[in-house]
Amino acid sequence: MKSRRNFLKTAALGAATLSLDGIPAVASSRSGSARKPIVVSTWDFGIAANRAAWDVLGKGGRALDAVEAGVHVPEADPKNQTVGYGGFPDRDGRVTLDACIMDELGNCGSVAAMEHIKHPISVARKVMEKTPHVMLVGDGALQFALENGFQKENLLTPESEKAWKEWLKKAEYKPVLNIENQSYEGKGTTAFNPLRLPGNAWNHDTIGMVALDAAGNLSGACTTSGMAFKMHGRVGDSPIIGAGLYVDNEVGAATATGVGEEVIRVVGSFLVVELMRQGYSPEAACKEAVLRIVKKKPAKAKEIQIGFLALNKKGEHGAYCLHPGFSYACTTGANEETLIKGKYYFQ
Ligand code: SD4
Repeated sequence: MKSRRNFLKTAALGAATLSLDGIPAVASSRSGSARKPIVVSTWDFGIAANRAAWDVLGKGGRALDAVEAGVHVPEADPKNQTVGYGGFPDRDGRVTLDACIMDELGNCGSVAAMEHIKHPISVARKVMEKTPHVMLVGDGALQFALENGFQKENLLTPESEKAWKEWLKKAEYKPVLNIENQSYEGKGTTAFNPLRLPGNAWNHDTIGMVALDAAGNLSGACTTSGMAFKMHGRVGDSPIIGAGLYVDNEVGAATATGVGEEVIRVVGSFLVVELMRQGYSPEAACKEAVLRIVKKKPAKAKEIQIGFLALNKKGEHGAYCLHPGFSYACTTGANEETLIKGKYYFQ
């Protein structure tokens, strides 16, 4: 939308907007100046999600409400085939969703492998607020959602069904391959990337969002349909507290995207937060977590994408990923939106 109030900048490596260490000036942690409220989220579609979060944060609202409202945007978008409604189904043709949420008090809630509910993040929040538990899965999660007034819906759109049927022709089970490559450079992502799914879509892209509100409190949310055409019952990192998302209000918050199995192996988001506790900047903490993955599985790391995104208590943020192609959206005001490329390990 041309007429929108927002000024959207794409920060590219080498561009004038960058500080010396490659972090966009707007994101620089060097100034030390407090930056709040602020919201950051994974991938390009984070821009639209952040706007919904900003509607809450900009009015002095709570980070928890902001991240829930923010991730509702991709969850409800049928064109987004990796989150919520319209997400790619598993290999049996069932759309199963994973989501978790965490607040400034260490409260958290999660649902995994849940079908038929458009906004799993809100069910996760209800698990957090209304049960003595952290995680509900499968039919139990659905039952809980229905008991709490959520509507049962068909989440499989004709487009995603078509892509699944196309996939079924070969039914190659290769959930590891997802590297985006140079999508920023305008090279035409379709031609460039041999790893796209039929129908020209990516086979992943979770939204992870973390925010710091005006009161100085952090919260985060993470929601996904997981890997396209996964085994029925497969759960990734996204709904797992500590793996796909972690928040510690004393230190910072982190979220992950990419091949969840490898993120789980290193308890990635928790690791990033703990590194920030030790004094690492958000970007350095994300980098260290990526290095840990490379060290554990060097051959596998070459074939997959993983990105971490972190925000600390001061409002400084940063990311790091395995391969080029990961971006995150940062919003610090109604007119301040930036899409930032994550630095990456494999040059
Ligand atoms: C998963 N981490 O289910 C998710 C997928 C993802 O970008 O993030 N894709 O493993």
